Formats: sequence, structure tokens, C-alpha cells
Amino acid sequence: MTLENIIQSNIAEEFKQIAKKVYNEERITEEEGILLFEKADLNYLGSLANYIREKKHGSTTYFNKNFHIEPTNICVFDCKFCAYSKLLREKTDYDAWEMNEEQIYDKIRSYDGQEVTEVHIVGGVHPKMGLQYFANLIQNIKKIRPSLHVKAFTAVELEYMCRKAKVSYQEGLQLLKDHGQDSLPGGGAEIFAEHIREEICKDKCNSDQWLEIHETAHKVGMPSNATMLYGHIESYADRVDHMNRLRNLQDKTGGFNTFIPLKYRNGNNQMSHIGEVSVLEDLRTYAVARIFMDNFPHLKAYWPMIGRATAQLTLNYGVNDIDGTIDDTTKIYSMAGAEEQSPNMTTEQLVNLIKQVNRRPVERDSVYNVLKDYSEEVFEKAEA
Ligand code: V47
Ligand code: SF4
Repeated sequence: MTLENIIQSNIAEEFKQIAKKVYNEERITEEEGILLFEKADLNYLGSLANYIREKKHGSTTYFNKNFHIEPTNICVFDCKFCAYSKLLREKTDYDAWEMNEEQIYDKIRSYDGQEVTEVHIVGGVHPKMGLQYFANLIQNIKKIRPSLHVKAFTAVELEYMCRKAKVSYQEGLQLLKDHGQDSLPGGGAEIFAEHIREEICKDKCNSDQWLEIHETAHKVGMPSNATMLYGHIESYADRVDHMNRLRNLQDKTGGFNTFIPLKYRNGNNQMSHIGEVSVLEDLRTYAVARIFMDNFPHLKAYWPMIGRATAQLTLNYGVNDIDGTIDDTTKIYSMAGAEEQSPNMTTEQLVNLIKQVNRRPVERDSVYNVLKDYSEEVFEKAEA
């Protein structure tokens, strides 16, 4: 149904008002956000979210050519939802890994001649890998491949690095920027509501610190993303509170590119008894996010976490970005129970995934400059 039809239909007045706000590009309140989660029909949510998505981006669906490096999964923290980390004392465990510098540089060099534009570097918070180590690492990565955009370190890693180095967030982030870091990924946000954070990840950086680190990054000229881990013990009010804190910060800085809802997966962690939410709940969450986060330019579905089929569906529920080729050889996602064992997609596969649902595949760089429109692309031969 079109938005005009919704506004003229005989749906409940409260939903009509929200539809009118969307039509007039007015912001919805936190109470309205909660109402959408609690009572709105999925088709209604999809119509509103898709209206916004198409107004902002038409049918363009962005992807990029990227790869991930996780230097280590050894971590001083012990988040209950994490299937991936190992404490230092478990270092001999066959699932624990630590890459040395040369291994990291070899990984960068292994992409010589390939068209990747971004490396995403995040990992466990290793007590022996500090700020200066990472600054030098980034500087050397840039020497090997100067054009590569380095999106690195969650606020959780950054809080620990700055604390250990006894520098302010501004000093730490400026140092990393001066050594070549370009932007921050959105991880570590989880859910900002303090009572939930206390339950699921009480020992790592708190919500105010997460927000302050991103605010500081924006101030020193590094854009960032924001995530929300949903579908565990949080309430709808907690999800809306989370999005509201991000919306407020975005009003202040304008430094966020993308919002990425991350579905909680329950494999191999200390919260495995909590079931996973349904695909319908995923779609509702993306749609409400698109409606609520009016000042976030992009909404991303991270396909390794939700799977390719759900990622395709989200493109009708507000999503306009499905991340990239990824080429991840480590186990961060499969260990948490995601469908993708070692996620990577060729450009052809990504393009086809987007085209199958009548969207326009466009390769972007890390800050959403258009690199190539793939809508008319004919692939010469099947990629391996
Ligand atoms: O913060 C950990 C999440 C995040 C689980 O910025 C889990 O472009 C679900 O932030 N179930 C890290 N999620 C990944 C991340 C990210 C990924 C891709 C792109 C970008 C970006 C950012 O992974 C963590 C946490 O919220 N996570 N365990 C789990 N069991
Ligand atoms: Fe460490 Fe991050 Fe896992 Fe938490 S989610 S235990 S900070 S690797």
C-alpha cells in the first residue's frame, strides 16, 4: 500500500498520525517508536520504511568490496553473548588465535591486484596490543596499500587502548588518525540501557563512553557507524532508547554514516538458553529503525549475521546497504550460530542477490561515494 493510501484508509488514528509524520518528513517520538514495535502491522511498517528508503535512495542498494582482519580473539572482557572471545589464560585453546604483524601484512598483500577498497579491523581486546602498536600497524598497512580505507577498532577496543596508554580519547583517536586510520566501525554498542548492559556485558566500556568516543571521532574528522544488538533480553523500550541516544548524538555531530541492527545469535555463548527472534521480528526491527533514525543516511543489513535470504527481504523494509564481499576466514560469525561459515561473496553473487529483488546494485566506497553502478553489468564468466 502506498503512504497516501495508508493516510486515507481507516486504520487507527495513532498510526495515521505516524504515517502523516513520515509523509511530511517529521520526526517520530520515542513513545511512537515503542508503539510501532508493540502494535504496528508488518505491512504498514514495511510501507513506511520503504517510502523513506526510496525517498532517500530510490532503489539503489549499496555494497562495497572489503575484507576483514581480526588480529586476535583473546579478550580481557567476557560479554555473555560473545561466542568468539578467549581469555588470555585460554591462549592454548585450539580456538584461540593471535596474528603477528607479519601475518597481518601478508593478509593485506594477499589482496594485491584485487579491487578491494576497505579493510575492517576489529578483534578481542588483547591486553598486550596497545595504542602505539595499533598506530604503527595502521601506518605500515597504509605503506603497503595507501589507497585502502582503514575502518578499525570498536569503541570498546579504543576505550581500553586509551585507558592503558593514559591518554584522552581525543589524543588517542588523533594519533590513530595521524597514522592513517580513516573511520570507526559500529561495534560494541550492544544496548545502551544500563540495566541490560549490566546483565550482558558489564565489564566493558559503558554507554556514555561509547557515545563519547564516537563523538570525539567525529570531532577529529573520522566518521563512524553504529550498531544495536537486538533480540535477547532487551525490551522494545530499550531498543527505542538505544536508537534515541544515537539520534541525539547524530543531531550534534552528523558523523554517523550507517545504522546496523545486529540480530542476537545464540550459538556457543553464555546466553544460549535465550531463543533467537523470528525473521518477521528482524524485518520489524529494520523497519522501525528506518522510520525512527531519520537523521541516519543509511541502514545496513549485515548479511553474514542474518543470512542472505533475510538480507534480501530487508531491502523492502528500509535497508539500502548490505555491506560487502567481506572475505572473512575467521570464525566470529559461525561460532555464534550464523548460517555463514566463512563469509564471503563474489561481486557477481552480491550483485545478483540485489538484482533478484529488483534493486539497483551500486558499489560504494567507505563513505558512500559511488564507485560503479552494476545494474547493466553482464559478468563475462562465472567467478570461481
Ligand atoms: O559489537 C557479538 C556483535 C559486533 C554476537 O561498522 C553478536 O560496518 C549477534 O559491529 N550475536 C561486532 N551479534 C560486529 C560489528 C560490525 C559488523 C559488521 C560491520 C560493522 C560496521 C560492524 O558483533 C559486536 C556485537 O554486537 N556480536 N556476538 C552474537 N552472538
Ligand atoms: Fe571481547 Fe568484544 Fe567478545 Fe565482548 S564482544 S568478549 S569485548 S570480543
